[in-house]
Amino acid sequence: MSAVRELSGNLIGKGLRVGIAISRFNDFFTKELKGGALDGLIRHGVMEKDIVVAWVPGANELPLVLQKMAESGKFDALIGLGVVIQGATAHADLINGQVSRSLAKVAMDTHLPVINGVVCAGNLEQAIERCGSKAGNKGWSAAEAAVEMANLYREMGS
Ligand code: INI
Repeated sequence: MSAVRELSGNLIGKGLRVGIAISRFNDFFTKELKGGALDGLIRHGVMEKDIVVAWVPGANELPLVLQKMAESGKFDALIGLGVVIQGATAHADLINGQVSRSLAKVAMDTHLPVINGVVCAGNLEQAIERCGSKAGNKGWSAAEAAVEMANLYREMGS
């Protein structure tokens, strides 16, 4: 028998409280991410009454709202959802870098799982692929990661 102690979070969502911040920018796509995330959470057993969704103007605004949610003490895991599509300038790269660093900072500062569900797409086709077509739905996978991380974090003790 192995003496190695391995930890991994289960995928049972019942009783978990999950906060979602979602960007209105590119909402043609982010609405699909929201649908995927809610479906993923509910299918894993998270109850509707335990889910809060907060809309923000753009991906840049996700970290602050998630930080506020984290500090409220009302959530076991948080998810940021957005879609950033490359344009003619470097704007998208700046947003992507800043948002992913800030989401990680919120997680580290507040000791809560914060799942990065921001799609970084090079073009519209890549966005379509990641928002519910051939590359899946990043909202759904973010939901699953949120459940797993919340349970792993619980298992490790607070
Ligand atoms: N916000 C997005 O969520 N996606 C984008 O593709 C995007 N682009 O490309 O500009 C975007 N910009 C807005 C940004 O997130 C902020 O809302 C804005 O800069 C105000 O802070």
